[in-house]
Amino acid sequence: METLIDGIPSGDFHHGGRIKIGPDDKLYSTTGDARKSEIAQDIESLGGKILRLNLDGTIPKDNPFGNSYVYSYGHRNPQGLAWDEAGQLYESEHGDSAHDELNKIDPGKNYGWPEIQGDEQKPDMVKPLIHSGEKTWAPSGMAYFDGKLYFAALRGEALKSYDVKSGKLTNIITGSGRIRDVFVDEEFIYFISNNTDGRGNPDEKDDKLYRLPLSRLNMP
Ligand SMILES: [Ca+2]
Repeated sequence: METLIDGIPSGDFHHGGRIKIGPDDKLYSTTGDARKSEIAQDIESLGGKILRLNLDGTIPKDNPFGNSYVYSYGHRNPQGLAWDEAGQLYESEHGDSAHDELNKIDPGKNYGWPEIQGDEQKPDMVKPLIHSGEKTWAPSGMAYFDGKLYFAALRGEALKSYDVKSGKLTNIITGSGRIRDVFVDEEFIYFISNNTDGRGNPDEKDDKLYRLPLSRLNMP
């Protein structure tokens, strides 16, 4: 076993923790603010960030900040990552007292935490594509297929879709409890419940991995 990167701040909560290999063959990792919100704005800190690494753990030469793993910053507790067919990255993130976010992620950009949330604006900070307002989604894993972002919601107890072009948000699955992660291919959507994580109400057969034909989703 080999350590690719260490020194990521940690704490009781807000760890981020998603890792995915992007279409550019780089390793992306989400890191939370570890409940020290000020580190999200500090590009010297690895907390409150999306990080981008070569697969051998070295820093890619084309990362936005010189000799730094930091790809984007100002994140509170970033969760899901997904890329569209053009290689554009999207991210889901837990906000503070609701205001959960979906963001379109571009290299070197500042996503605002803890300076702005919801519809607030400040110069050189990027607002989310959409946020949950006073409701909580607690978004987790995310996948992209054919113009839509599919994301799992824990507290929201749903699988949701977000149409990138129209901005329409739809609950496509409810009634399965806390949803942790989602995967989509051309025919099927897969998602996994997480009712046994200590915050849900599991039944005897939890947790479950579900698979549904995309054609059955009956989406608008
Ligand atoms: Ca934000």
